[in-house]
Amino acid sequence: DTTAYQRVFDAAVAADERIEPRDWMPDAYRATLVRQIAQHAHSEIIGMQPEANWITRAPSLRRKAILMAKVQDEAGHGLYLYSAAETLGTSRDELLDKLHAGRQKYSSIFNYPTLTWADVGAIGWLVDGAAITNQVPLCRCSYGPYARAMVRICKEESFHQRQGYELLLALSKGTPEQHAMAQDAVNRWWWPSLMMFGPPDDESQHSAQSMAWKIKRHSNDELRQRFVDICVPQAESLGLTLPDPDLRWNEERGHYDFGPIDWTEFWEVLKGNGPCNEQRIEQRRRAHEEGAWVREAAAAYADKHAGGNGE
Ligand code: FAQ
Repeated sequence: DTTAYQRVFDAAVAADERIEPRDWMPDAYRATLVRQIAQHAHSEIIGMQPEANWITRAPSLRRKAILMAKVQDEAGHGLYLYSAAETLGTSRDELLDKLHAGRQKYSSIFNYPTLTWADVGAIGWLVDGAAITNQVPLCRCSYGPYARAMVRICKEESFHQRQGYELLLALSKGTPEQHAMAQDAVNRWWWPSLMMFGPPDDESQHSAQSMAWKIKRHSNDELRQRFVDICVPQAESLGLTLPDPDLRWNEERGHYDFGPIDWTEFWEVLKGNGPCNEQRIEQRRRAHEEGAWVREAAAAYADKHAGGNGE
């Protein structure tokens, strides 16, 4: 009897208990989680590309080691998330096929180019900063495996954010050319970072239901505001400015006001018309094809040992 199951599910969500893979759950809850977790996983692995572009050109051994560690962490985050999606009955292969066919999304932010070394700093500070703001509440998501994956991911994201901030600080305090390079990177990444939180609340089709299910704990606009409030004092400490003439403290609201976001640009990027959409998906498909022999070898090895004869 579905209604009895539904009641147990509703009560668990109301009591802030975790829903686990073997528990009954509404089909739409499962589908929403697969959609969000898959998108999140795809973002992690596509998100390796913009920064990987600078690994061979890092300015010192120290910076190179840090950047390599960060990009590898992102691959790891992808794996935790694909594993979380598998607990809902969807295989990693299936999700990757959908990504490659353009049937599932990844974050808009990774369709922008990394033009200078300072972009590595701006991504760490702003993109990872936005990711943390969005993901800390997901540690309390009602679905257990996603919430637990988020705990590990957020710890690593904090290191990523910190390295970006420290990199930008070094540039900002460096030569006038370095300072200008840091400012230019912040100018280009600021608005796309605000778009990471998704469309405004009145255009966010999934928010109400996802909040009722306690998958999302805050609305897109709430988290965006929280991020702006965090960034303004950090920009001041960095000696950099945020490219928004309307940014100012609003005493009454207790928040920073900020200027209008170009939502046309956001929807265009989602449609595939951002500066790097084609390049990102093309490189992803190629990497997948080039990795085919590894998957085949791993499967053959697993088959060989499946007999359990200790070979
Ligand atoms: N890009 O109704 P809503 C990272 C889509 S961080 C692309 O508001 P929802 C770390 C949305 O899917 C980035 N699409 O949707 C890192 C929906 O379309 P659909 C990844 C977007 O789900 C750093 C439609 O618009 N983080 O990777 C975007 O309730 C550095 C309507 O939107 C996550 O995925 C966007 N920005 O709220 C890695 C966090 N925004 O699915 C490497 C988990 C919205 O119906 C380097 N996800 N859309 O076709 C979430 O929290 C939510 O899914 C939101 C969107 C908040 C992103």
